[in-house]
Amino acid sequence: MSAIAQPVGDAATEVETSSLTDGFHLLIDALKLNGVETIYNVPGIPITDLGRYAQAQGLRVLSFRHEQHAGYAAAAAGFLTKKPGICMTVSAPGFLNGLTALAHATTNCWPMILISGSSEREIVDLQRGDYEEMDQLAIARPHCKAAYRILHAEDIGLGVARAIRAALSGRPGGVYLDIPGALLGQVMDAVEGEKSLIKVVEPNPASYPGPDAVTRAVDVLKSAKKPLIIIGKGAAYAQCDDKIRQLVETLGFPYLPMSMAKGLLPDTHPQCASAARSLVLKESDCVFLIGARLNWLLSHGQGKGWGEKGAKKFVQIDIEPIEMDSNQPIAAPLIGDIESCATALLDAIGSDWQKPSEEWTGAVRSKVETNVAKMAPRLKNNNSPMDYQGSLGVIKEAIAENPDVVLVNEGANALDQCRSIVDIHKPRKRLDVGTWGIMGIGMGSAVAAAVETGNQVLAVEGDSAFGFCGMEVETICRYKLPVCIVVMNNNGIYRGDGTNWGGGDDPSTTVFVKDSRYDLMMQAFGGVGVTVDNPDALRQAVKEAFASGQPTLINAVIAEDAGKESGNIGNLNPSSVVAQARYPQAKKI
Ligand code: ADP
Ligand code: TPW
Ligand code: MG
Repeated sequence: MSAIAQPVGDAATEVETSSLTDGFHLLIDALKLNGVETIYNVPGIPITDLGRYAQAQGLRVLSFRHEQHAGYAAAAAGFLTKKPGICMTVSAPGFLNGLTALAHATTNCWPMILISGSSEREIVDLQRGDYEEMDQLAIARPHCKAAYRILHAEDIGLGVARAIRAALSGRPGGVYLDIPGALLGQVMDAVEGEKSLIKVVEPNPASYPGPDAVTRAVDVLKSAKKPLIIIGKGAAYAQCDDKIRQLVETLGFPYLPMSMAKGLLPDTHPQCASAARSLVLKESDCVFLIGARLNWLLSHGQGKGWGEKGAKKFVQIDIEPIEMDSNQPIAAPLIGDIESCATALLDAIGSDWQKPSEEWTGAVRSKVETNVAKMAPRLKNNNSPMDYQGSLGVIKEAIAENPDVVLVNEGANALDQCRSIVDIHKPRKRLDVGTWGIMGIGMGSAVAAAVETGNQVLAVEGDSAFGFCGMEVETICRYKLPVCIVVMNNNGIYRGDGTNWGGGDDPSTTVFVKDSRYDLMMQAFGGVGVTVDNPDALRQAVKEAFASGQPTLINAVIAEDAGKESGNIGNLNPSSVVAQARYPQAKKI
């Protein structure tokens, strides 16, 4: 700085600051007081210094290349830790980039707080065209569980406390906290400031089902001849793994884990019915939902796959009362947290519980064994280029040998095939696209998994899915995280062999540059990058990545025609007789 620009006498030296605090430090202190240890952020005005000061005050502050991935990391952290994941962004564009992740956290019922800097209220509200002007609070509100703005330094403690309680209590979700830049620079007496902070007492209190509800549920479960349990990611989030296992094993029902509930009980458990999914969904006469919603992922509990209409009774544990009857009538709702509900049920059923008949459980078991045996040889193929079975067979072995590895997974075929082929053996070891089926959660989730658990991470990524978040490989290298990414490279979205139906020179809308070298992206930032085109080579590369713990990207060459349109959910694509008649090619997909 030039001598002329330097003020005569630094203001800070003239004011005695030791008895003062400011908005920056009150915010950091409020977060620390409530157990926050990590912030996922992208710096810029007005929060650059906030990140620096937070780092100086002992918080771990991880900077991303794009807010969406910082947000996905915070969302995943919320799921993994049962504490709100914190994402911090700049105003307007940064805020909007982070908002997708906040909406994603809310949709998935995960606690997250998006803290965004914002511009001057007086100018924004008169729409005078401030730097990055936007009414962020109003825009955030419909996309999250609660949204708050703090205007005065003495209210920071209160604002943070409200945000934490809103994120965690009842059904967890995303909270928006609006921080006008001017707030951070406000100064107040340090003692008064400290007194203004609030440590939230029991942000997530137990909530117990009533005794009548428990008796009703036991009666319905007892009367079932062919019962089924469906365990959802709410149960994984609840972190009462032993209690859930005890409940499932005491009841003796076959169970289906939803995607992110895999591993709550090991997928190899004798009651696991994943490989007999169609049979149990169709034939069961009673379905007991534990932290799972009857949303699109379960066809709303209706349709051919669910057997005869009205033939099933539903029992449901959920913390959110209005979830009940949202798709099917719930004969026995249990409103409460899963641990309290499971405890109450176990107490009520006592020690003389009659498990379901061998006729039912044996039929399910034998279907599972037949299907698993049918699949086994396909998972051992050594085809080059690889198909999904051969490549994911290798991943299945790698996870079985290293059950503490956190598997992150996104894509279409790369997702659906991995979910069904790769067994998970421990709770909360699988992070994926969640309720919305979002492409691009991979790298943010991988960073959060590595940071929050300290474990090795394996991210199985469709090449398209990876493209949504690939720049974050630099973040992974910068923080030297033990993340191994396998890009399932089939040259495109669903398949790599699409053609332009108009016959022009442009490639099809669903294909990418052929034989792309995603491994070089990792090399660019000092990580390990390799290309493999057969399962033996993939096995070796994964082994080396786990042994070294180095950021690694394995570009796995998958046959262009190995995948299906939209993976397992092609039926959700709209179609019309007109379009089918006009494009005969459509039938071949
Ligand atoms: P999945 O996609 O795995 O089927 P969902 O996200 O649809 O799971 O459902 C999770 C459900 O779990 C939500 O309805 C949510 O309200 C509920 N939930 C979350 N945490 C708890 C908890 N601690 N106790 C009870 N229910 C919970
Ligand atoms: C934010 C739509 C669903 S699946 C997918 C897209 C673009 C990519 C599938 O190709 P990928 O996997 O990843 O190469 P594979 O193995 O089948 O080839 N934008 C967002 N989310 C979604 N879900 C989409 C678009 C989509
Ligand atoms: Mg692909």
